[in-house]
Amino acid sequence: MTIRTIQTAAIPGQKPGTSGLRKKTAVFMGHHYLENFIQAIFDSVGAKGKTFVLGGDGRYFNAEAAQVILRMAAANGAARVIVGQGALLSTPAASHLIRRHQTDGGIIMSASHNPGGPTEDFGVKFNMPNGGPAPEAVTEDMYIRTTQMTQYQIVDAQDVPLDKLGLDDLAGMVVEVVDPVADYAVLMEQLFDFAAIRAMFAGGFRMRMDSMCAITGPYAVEILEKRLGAPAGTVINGTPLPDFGGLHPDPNPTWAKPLMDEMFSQSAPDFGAASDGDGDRNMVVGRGIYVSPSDSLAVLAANAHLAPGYRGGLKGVARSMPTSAAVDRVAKALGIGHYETPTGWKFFGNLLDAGLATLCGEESFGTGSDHVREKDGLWAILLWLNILAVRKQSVAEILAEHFAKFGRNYYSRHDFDAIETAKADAMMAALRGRLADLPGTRLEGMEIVAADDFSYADPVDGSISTAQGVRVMFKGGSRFVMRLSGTGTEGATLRLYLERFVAGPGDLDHDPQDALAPIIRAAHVLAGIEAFTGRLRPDVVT
Ligand code: VG1
Ligand code: CO
Repeated sequence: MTIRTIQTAAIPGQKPGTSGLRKKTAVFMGHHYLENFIQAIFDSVGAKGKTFVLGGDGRYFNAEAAQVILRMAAANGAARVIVGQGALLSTPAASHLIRRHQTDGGIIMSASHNPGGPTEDFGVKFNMPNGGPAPEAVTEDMYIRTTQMTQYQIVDAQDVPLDKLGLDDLAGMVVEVVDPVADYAVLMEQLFDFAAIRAMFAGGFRMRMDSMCAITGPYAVEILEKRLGAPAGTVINGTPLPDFGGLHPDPNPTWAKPLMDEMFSQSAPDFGAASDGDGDRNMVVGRGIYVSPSDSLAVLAANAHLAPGYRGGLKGVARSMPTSAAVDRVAKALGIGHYETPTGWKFFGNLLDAGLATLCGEESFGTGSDHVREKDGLWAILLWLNILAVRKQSVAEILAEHFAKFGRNYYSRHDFDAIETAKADAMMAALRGRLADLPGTRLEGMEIVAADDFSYADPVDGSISTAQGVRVMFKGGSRFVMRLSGTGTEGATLRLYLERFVAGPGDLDHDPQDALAPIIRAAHVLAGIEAFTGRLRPDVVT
């Protein structure tokens, strides 16, 4: 087999966003595009003699991309690549394999919650030896290399059979095909009280798991149905499909509407859950009650000690800035530290590595802990099941008690999709330009007490991340936050995050959109959303 050096035509720089490089599939399939970025990864982190993990969420182009990456890893001198069978791995399972085998990192092929298929999205993320997403300094280095790249290395070879477990040789590099589920399932058994959850299912407890035709299907069937004894058929949309069956694998009330409808119907089971394209997100629903991700994080933090893996308590908690402050109050009650980071899981890595935080979460349906270095959809669902099995209460009862004890943060996120980028940028720039004048002014009967553009100093390595989102804070703990998404592939997506705190239990049936109405109006007035973008109403409300 020969190593070939291919000269590439200049490809414009490939800039990773919130979570890896994400583009239209056709762009990734274009001449040298995937190869260029993979070479930038290997040039940046070094490949010679190293071991990597490789897998993806099974979307269109996953299998072909895996073969290209393997041939390039071999050409760049890697010693070994551990691949999930069929080139499949959920993001948290990949993170676990990187850590368990102490590899030099891993490549995950996924555009996460973005739809898949020839006309939809594809993506590539690099994870570090700690199992977590590459930090900004590393992705910036990769980006700079893509702007300068003139050639890449690849071996001439047949496809490696990835459907059979075992070892193979590719131009002197070992390819080890492993079961994508086995190690992950064992990790879950170590963290949670499977006997208690099994007894709960045996006692008639019923749940619905919607894997949205994405990667968690095989994991959920093995763990929920086989190991925990949930009835066959508990998992729906359990076969990963290249186009996710045409679904948008983003587990929220809009895109997982069939699950929401079932959970609010007469025949609702006790518990419902869904996860996203690459298995790192989760949505949790009780019978007749939706659990917002920010509330879910707070409830998990308050109850984690009920699961064997967290019996000793939490070292601290961390949330992304736009996530509601509900978990902060739990941390104060527990007497542990709480941290506020920019959006994106890469910012939690240092806190987890340094033992400052055990649990982390984002308002975007992501929760996780120090068991891996990614958010983990099934992990969150299993922690909820463990809590339900121990407390023997319904989701509604648990939430009601939680709000009574800690107060309630009404919360919502409004997304305005595919705005013309120049218009979105102009709106944000205008808002940023006015921040200094806002404190002390009144709007919708509320007083603005502070306004800034969030910046973060990492407490471990001191790195500074600026311009992470505009925050406008009102007296009494209400606020709104505005930032542009870093994961979209069409124009700009404006995210407007809304939050209002009420002491005491509040009313479980109170629609958050009503509770937040004055803050929604204030945000529209202040930012001039309609004037700048022509949009009055959001495309997705979560
Ligand atoms: C979104 C979410 C963010 C999450 C990121 C990756 O980013 O808001 O919280 O970490 O997606 O999630 P953005 O920049 O579009 O707001 V996933 O499931 O892609 O790994
Ligand atoms: Co995801």
